[in-house]
Amino acid sequence: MNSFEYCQDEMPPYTITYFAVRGRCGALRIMLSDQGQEWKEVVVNFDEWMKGDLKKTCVFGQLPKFQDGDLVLFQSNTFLRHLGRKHGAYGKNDDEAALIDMFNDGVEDLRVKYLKLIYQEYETGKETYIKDLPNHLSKFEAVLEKSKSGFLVSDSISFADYALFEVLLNHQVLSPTCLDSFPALKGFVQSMSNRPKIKAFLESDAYKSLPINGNGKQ
Ligand code: 6SG
Repeated sequence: MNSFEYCQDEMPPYTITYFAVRGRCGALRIMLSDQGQEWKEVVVNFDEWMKGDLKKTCVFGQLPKFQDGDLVLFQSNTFLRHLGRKHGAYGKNDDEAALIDMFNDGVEDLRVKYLKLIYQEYETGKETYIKDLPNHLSKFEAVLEKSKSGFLVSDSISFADYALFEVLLNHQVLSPTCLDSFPALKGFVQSMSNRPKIKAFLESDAYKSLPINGNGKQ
């Protein structure tokens, strides 16, 4: 067998099945930690994936897979929404939920651009990408500048905050100075990093031992 599992003492309701990367589960793991949840990791290595048996069972032929008891889900943003609903991180009403969706979709757009750079054009595209980055970051800066709570929507944390936080952490690795002209984003990253459960997770080996991406680029 090429896959292995980390087991916790008791069976947690949540299981993440994914490659040994932060990748599309970075925000999910941060959210689970902050919400005080435990989860099981099933790590799939590339050789096993290439055999195709697991792939065949995945609705879209891809990982990550997320299980909540008997519920089996695919699509990383679906996981965030599901946890948002279950753990009160999806706004107080439909209007707030719509705004949270909007910001999460905005984060997804940036994540897709980032992943294209990482997996398709890192050597040739990095400089241009970093030059263009303020055009994307400034949009989130404008939102957080106006926020009294420090969160994207209304007065409490939502799954979109975890998503934005994680994509910003990755960008600070890509370009350590990228937030220097965005004080609201810098403050947001700071205060999210200082939430006790997030802080503990970010300091854990479970987090630190995983590369951000699957091809060694970051
Ligand atoms: C890759 O794209 O990890 N799933 C990926 N790749 C394998 O056969 N919209 C959904 C979502 O949000 C996107 C899913 C996503 O959930 S994520 C997948 O399943 C396939 O399509 C990025 C990631 N890359 C690392 C990785 C492991 C195996 C293939 C890609 C090891 C590293 C690079 C090559 C081998 Fe690799």
